[in-house]
Amino acid sequence: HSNLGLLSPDQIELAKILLENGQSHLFQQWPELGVDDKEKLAFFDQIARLNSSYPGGLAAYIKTAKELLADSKVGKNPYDGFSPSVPSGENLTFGTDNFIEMEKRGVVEARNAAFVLVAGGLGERLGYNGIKVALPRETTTGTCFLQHYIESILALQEASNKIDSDGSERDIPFIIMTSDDTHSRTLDLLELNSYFGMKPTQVHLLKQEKVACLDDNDARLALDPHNKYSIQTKPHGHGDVHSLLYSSGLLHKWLEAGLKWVLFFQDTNGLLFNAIPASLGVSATKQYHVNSLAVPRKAKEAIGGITKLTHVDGRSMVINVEYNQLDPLLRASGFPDGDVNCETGFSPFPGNINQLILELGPYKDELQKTGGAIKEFVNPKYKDSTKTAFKSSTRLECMMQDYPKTLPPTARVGFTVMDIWLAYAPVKNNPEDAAKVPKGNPYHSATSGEMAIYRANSLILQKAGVKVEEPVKQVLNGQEVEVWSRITWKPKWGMIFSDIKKKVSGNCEVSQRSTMAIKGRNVFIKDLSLDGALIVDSIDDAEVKLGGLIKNNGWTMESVDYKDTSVPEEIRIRGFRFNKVEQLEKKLTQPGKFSVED
Ligand code: UGB
Repeated sequence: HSNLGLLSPDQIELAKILLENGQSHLFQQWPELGVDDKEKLAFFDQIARLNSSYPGGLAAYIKTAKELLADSKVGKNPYDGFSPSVPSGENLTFGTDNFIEMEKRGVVEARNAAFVLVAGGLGERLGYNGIKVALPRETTTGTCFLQHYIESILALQEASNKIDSDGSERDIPFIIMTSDDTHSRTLDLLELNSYFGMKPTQVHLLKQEKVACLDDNDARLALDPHNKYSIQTKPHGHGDVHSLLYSSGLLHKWLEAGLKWVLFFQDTNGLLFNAIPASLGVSATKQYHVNSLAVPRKAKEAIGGITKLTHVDGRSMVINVEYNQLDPLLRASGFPDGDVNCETGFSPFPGNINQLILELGPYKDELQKTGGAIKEFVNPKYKDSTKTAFKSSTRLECMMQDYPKTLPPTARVGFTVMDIWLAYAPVKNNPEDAAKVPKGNPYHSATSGEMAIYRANSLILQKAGVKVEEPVKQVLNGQEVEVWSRITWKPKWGMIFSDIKKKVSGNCEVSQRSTMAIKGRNVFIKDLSLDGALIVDSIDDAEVKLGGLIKNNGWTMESVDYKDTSVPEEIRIRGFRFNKVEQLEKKLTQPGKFSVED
């Protein structure tokens, strides 16, 4: 009480909230007024932040924590009363007429979209020391994930603006959710690279705050063992993106500006933009309020499964069930073998790749009701079976894909399944763990992530009529991967299949040992036979034809051990590097027509 004189009326209100919610222990060791006053005020600064960054404030956080901890103690199944079944959704196969139609529709819609990247996680499983969006998506060009995402959005923006008949140009907003772990490094990366060509005004960073840790089943907030004026905090999960968008006021602004879609995506999927135009086309055609992008998924693979859940009371929803919960849920619901592959070789539950397309209007209406709060969960590690004490403090968590959980049954919630090779290759696992992945399951490593880019680009060109030689198998960092020709292109060269097809003609072939990097827009491949390395960079006003026989010693791949610390981390986690022996490299900086031949 002697400390009351130190506090402002707002701080006294916060103290009341804490005391009324069972948190008197926080003040137990406080000395009288005049001692540690600065630290006490810092404590209230932290409390004010924790209170304002959570929908409903700390009182709501503590109340929910008590309820979820009580449920966890008695072992309550979050899916009690629900039975799982295989949902039906849209299946798209690359290159089919339907796929091509959906892509075209998606490009039309792109200028009505805002893109939201959740990049607040450090990626403990990968163990990389930098931020994940700064990692090269592939090392042929060294383009990092963030640059690729921005260039993809800009390419879509340009293509979409061109189609729209009213002639107005629209800049697609790009939001990045960061956290204290990633914020300054993300901002530095953008600023050092002039936002990779995007207008800085198009980009908004929203920083998520961590949430308070909990010491026991009464949801008593955990003090830092080394500082009695500081509460321990931990990340709350990617679900924060909804409350941050809501409180930012951006949704309202976007609606006023005539936008219709919000697309959410994660930090390291280098194939993602291969899937965006078509899935946006599906959202528009099917008028989905929620469209989750999915891929066929191996049973028990560490990605969530899209599942239809039907409650005994008749309610049903199509929702992601996390990988650690799907198997027990199935076993408890009359599927004694749990999550197993069916005759297709995949689990019947498609894998959630956590790319969501939400229709803006219904999304904003829903957030108006919930404040952006997402159904949370708690995962305490108990000391023993009495479940009375924790091994270490815990906290509430939430996931962005749980957004549909509060929606009414009338909401149109669907999903779109696409080929894995086209749409999904995240970089999540460190080399050691990736090498232990059961055979046949994806590694999700830096090695497999990069190889997937070459594979997808090779397959796309094959389908466009180029004879790309078949891959060879190679073991890199203990993982057996298919090594295809190292083909890359800038998004502006071809975002959708019909555009790529227009750039390729005649009899073209590319050998397996080849490297081809196309960095210009108006580059046409005609009657090209490539056996070596070819790098072409050109300004938009230069029309370039690649053709004839181009043969040189090319770039070879050298194995690198991930333990070899003399090699930069972003390279050694892939298990290889390029030895640039010889290449044909052309940079065209003047307008005009050019032909690149050996
Ligand atoms: N992230 C944040 O922005 N803030 C946070 O507090 C935490 C994460 P992970 P996870 O792709 O296959 C998800 O760690 O959470 C960002 C889905 O839940 O890579 O284990 C982070 O920066 C799962 O259903 O993945 O699993 C990153 O961009 C499945 O779809 C993103 O959130 C799986 O991804 C995901 O974080 C998948």
